[in-house]
Amino acid sequence: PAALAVAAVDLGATSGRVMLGVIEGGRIELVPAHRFENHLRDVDGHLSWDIDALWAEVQQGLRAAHAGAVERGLAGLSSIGIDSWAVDYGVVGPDAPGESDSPEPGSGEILGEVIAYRDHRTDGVADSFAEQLSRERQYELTGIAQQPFNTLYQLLADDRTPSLPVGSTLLMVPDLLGYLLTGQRRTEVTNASSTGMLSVAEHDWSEEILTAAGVDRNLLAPLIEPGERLGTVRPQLARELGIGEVPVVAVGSHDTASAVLAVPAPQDAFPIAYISSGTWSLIGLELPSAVPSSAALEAGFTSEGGIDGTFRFLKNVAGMWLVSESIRQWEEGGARVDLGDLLAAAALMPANRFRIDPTDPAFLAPGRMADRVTLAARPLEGEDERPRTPAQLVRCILESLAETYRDELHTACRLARLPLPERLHVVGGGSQNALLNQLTADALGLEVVAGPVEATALGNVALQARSLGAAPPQEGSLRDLVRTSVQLETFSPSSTPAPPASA
Ligand code: LRH
Repeated sequence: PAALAVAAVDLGATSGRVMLGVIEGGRIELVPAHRFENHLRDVDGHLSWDIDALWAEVQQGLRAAHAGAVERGLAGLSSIGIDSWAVDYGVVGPDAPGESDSPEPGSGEILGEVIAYRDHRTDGVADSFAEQLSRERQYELTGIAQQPFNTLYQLLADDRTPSLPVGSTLLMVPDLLGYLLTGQRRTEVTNASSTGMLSVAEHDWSEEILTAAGVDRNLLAPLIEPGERLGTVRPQLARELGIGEVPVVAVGSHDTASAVLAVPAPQDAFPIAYISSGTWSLIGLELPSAVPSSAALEAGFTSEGGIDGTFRFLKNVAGMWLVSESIRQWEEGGARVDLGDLLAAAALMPANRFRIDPTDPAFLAPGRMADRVTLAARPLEGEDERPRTPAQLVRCILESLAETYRDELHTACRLARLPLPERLHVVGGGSQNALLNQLTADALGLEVVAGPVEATALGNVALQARSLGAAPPQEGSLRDLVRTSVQLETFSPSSTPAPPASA
């Protein structure tokens, strides 16, 4: 079969990219078309995303991806898929009347800011909502961990909702961009799962939660499954971008869903253990069903809906955010920091001096992270010691992450009543951190398989390939497609691990 070109739009909390994915001969080749930065900014006292800037970058990226396809002798893009971080949303107003007086799809305005999940507006909201609907009942319905930033709690804290015009729709960030491209208002289910408003049993918005929260169902969009076609690029926009009326396919639009689809595990591996390592470290297992037990609720585990009816039973651990936010502080103080140099220096630091708890919600908000981590660091020996240099601080962060991975993976297996798997896959940008991979292998006494770095974009492309009929229908075979397309690195444990903290 002839080669196909698709575009994967993948937005992360600190950077975004549009990748050209070329599917040919049972392999995917990923070609970066456009990369850009993403920042939180303060608007009227709320941390917000610059959605207009992101939209401009996405359009530029799609032009570049199309050009890249044409340069390779291909006709252009066969489809587009979009993913981003979960839980955040924007609201689009009603479509304005077009030429024939009927509403013109895609003409609705984005009303107000897209406020970011690290904003303080949700402080205390989950606790007060638990008085309306108990934590246990919410968990039973959704399987979703009650993190302060869940869309449900953001909506409850959103004072703009009562004044929205009739016909407004809440759309998650990838769906919002999908709307701008196609004019279609739909919410993709893997991301809908992250809202804390999706019923696992009904695979639809939970009436019980919406009623308890006073959320108007008309504000929510109908769901769309990953792999389904959302629509095609609006004719006028297609002309502006010079890319044709390309289909937009719903992928696992929650970035972690796409990343876990691209975990390069063999077909028969079960359970698959992974860390999707980026701004967050999402550590857990892929399972055929949710684990909504009270022990799982207690342990802070979530069962997020994945692709093909799978669940990601995982824990959110602050990941490279701790490092990137610390670097931001040092750079604001005038230092110039190279991540590679910093990690090399951290590798030379004495081991096991300090620890922090990377699951502490105190690290959620941005700002002065190096100071906050320094203050939180407990010396393993000596009373008043604190990390004194960036290298020491980073060593403390990485060792703490590795130990937390050990504890949380053991907990996941205990809660799911499964044995510890033979290996742990680390995918995403953080999988390039060789020091962290080795510390993780050592802490767990397990083989760590690192890569692919661009797991999210690969998962995004792989699902588009299947939707176009260019890949077989089973999930496992998409993993085969990914595995034949990437280089992996294995880290073997170099010492006997200490037992997990919970043992
Ligand atoms: C990672 C991620 C994660 C969510 C968080 C809000 O980018 O999507 O899965 O918990 O962002």
